[in-house]
Amino acid sequence: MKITKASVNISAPGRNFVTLKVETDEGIYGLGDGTLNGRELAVASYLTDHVIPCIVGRDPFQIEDIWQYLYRGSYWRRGPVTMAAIGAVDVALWDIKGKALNTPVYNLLGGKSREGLLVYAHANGTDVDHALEDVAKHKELGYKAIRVQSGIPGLAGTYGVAKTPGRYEPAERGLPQECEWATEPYLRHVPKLFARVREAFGEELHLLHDCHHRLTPMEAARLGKELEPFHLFWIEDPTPAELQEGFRTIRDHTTTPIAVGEVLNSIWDAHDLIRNQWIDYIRMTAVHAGGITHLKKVADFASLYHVRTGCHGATDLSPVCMAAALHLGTAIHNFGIQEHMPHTDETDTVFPHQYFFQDGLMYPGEGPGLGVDLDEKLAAKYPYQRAYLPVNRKLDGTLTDW
Ligand code: EZ4
Ligand code: CO
Repeated sequence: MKITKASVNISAPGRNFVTLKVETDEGIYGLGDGTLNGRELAVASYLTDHVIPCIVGRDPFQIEDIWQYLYRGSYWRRGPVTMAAIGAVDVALWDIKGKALNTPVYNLLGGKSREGLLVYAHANGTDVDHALEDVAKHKELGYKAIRVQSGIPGLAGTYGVAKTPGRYEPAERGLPQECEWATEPYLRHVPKLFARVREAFGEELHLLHDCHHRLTPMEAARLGKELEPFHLFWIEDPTPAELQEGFRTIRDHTTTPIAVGEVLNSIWDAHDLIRNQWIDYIRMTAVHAGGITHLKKVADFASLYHVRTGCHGATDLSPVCMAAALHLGTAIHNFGIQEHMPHTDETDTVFPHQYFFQDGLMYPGEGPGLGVDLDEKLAAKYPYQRAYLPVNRKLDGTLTDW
């Protein structure tokens, strides 16, 4: 089999997505997600201008060799743009191989370690009462694990909280929004939020919370300690992870489990976090961490250190990436949990898919390959629109880490 053609689809059905389609001389094609929220066109150019010319003519079955060729061959290794582009190619090649061998991708990765994958939903509210209502709604939908974020008294807006009740979408069209942030009221508020959630819903429900990289290690240590009575499944991104050893401080002070990795791109970004057992869950995804090939290596390395996976699954990870996460999560032993932030109806219609949600779990489907398609005609009706994640400033105007 030979790769005959590859093309990049940039469209915005509900939000922006970059999708790579790799075609072969046997009529089989594969899809890969290359979406990098707020920097989509950089990945599209990396693929179109620099990668596609190098993969046409190659045998798509040689996934490991093509991965190494793109990673080593570029000379400039790692980074989100490079790794998203490599990830898009890699996922498309796994899709091709599954279709060619007429088997779901999880079968190529070792087969089923489980039937369904535990997923967590997002609940949010401008205050605690509204957040509780949203938790109740998601519990009703069958979720067994729920991330809870709420507005902070005294702050105009907070990460993870929709401005108008309903779904929270991280990026907004136009230029970046500027939001305000203050750590002290946040630290005072979050333990009160979780006390109310436990009081209302009992001990069974898994509860998660995203700090979104805003705290210093010692602030995160305090938060983790104060949340201990409420037995969280995890706190996410407690502190920025460029300095991996920053996590040692948090670890030394709290038994609240720690998840990190949605902005990490390679095993080297998490090497110290994992081998020192400073974290419990690694959140890298197929799109941003070099595809299924590299993510499987990260997961296997993590398995040596009691670290489980908790892949990022916000709306900016396309259905192609969700399918990749579900196939990998089905196969590996150390799957932990999968984030599930449902896509808009526009996204779901442009990307018809086999994976589905039932009773708190997700299933990848049994069709060949990844089980996701792209309706290119429909996608053409939703042209790309520039959109950014917000930036945040402390009350004195200083930019926050995220
Ligand atoms: O900020 O998906 O856990 N989820 C998150 C998301 C991320 C966006 C980044 O593109 O933190 O809201
Ligand atoms: Co997050």
